[in-house]
Amino acid sequence: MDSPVRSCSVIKAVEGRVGSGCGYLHFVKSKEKNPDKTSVRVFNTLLVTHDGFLTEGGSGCHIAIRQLTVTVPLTPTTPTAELFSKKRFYTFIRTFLMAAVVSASFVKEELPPTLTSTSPPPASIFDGATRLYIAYICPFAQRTWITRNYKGLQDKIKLVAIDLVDRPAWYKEKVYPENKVPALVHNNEVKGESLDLIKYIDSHFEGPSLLPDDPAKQAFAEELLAYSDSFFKAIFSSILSKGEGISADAVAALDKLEESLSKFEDGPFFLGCDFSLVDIAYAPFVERFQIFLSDLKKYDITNGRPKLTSWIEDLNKIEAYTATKQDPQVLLAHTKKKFGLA
Ligand SMILES: N[C@@H](CCC(=O)N[C@@H](CS)C(=O)NCC(=O)O)C(=O)O
Repeated sequence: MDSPVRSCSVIKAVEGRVGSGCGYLHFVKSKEKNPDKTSVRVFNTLLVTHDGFLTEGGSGCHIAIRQLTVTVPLTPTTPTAELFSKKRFYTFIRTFLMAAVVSASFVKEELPPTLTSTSPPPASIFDGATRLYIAYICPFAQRTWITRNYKGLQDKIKLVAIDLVDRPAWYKEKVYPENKVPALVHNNEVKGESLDLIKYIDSHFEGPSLLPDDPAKQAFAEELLAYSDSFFKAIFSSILSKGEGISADAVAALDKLEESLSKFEDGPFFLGCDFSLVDIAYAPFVERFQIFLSDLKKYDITNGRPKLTSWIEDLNKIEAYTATKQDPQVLLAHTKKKFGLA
């Protein structure tokens, strides 16, 4: 016998990979007070399968793409709380979500213009608003941008884009003395360093968690996050070197990714089924290295690396990530110019 569901007020849903296997929809009770909506039951996770069937909990892939807010109006024709069985509740919500997910997938965030040396700073830098300072071209900043998108924080964390070549002086003077991106202003404090920031955004804001509960996966996540700098250096030194082909160190670094992607067999990501901060930490760099090594070194990073190949494919199904990608030719031209590469 289904347990009764009282009622549902405003829910937030994080779109899953509807139509391609599995995905989670996260429901968060709204803070909104409404006398008609008492005893709201919160469904933290519902698994949606390829045919749109919803079940509570489950251990499917957790591939949230965008967060949207859906209001479920309780009209006189809506079954009252007491009459709502779990099954009826699911059917009701499913109908809503399918419509919402479909319409949400057409809504693209309008990105702010890039600020240059002649642009004034935000009216008040420390006005309580949360701002993420990035450069669209920067891979470190891209990590924080993906995290913000994946958690559905587009309304909570405002993007401020900076031109690194023609940087506004006020950025160093008033925002972030390190004069680097990314930087996050939250609760009137400034924080930097992309790996620290993605953890901070994950743990201080709502939205799907990007680190696993499983201790073995947690330990592996820490190991891979710590390794990301060495990975970057190994490949980048090959990019800067002369001639075709890449160094043994660079090959080993790419092989380490391939091997790491084989560790948990339950999904395409570094920690298995769940997209996580580890995928986010590597994605901007793999994206660039694939372009640069192919053009400059005639080296295909996916050749002989099936796991890496399918990881890249799966990554490109996640809108939180694809929305942050820049034109490959722009990235290539920028790097060639910056490092004087032919
Ligand atoms: N370790 C920093 C690195 C950030 C970084 O180097 N960002 C570059 C842009 S991709 C930057 O702001 N560079 C400042 C400069 O070029 O002066 C992090 O992970 O956030």
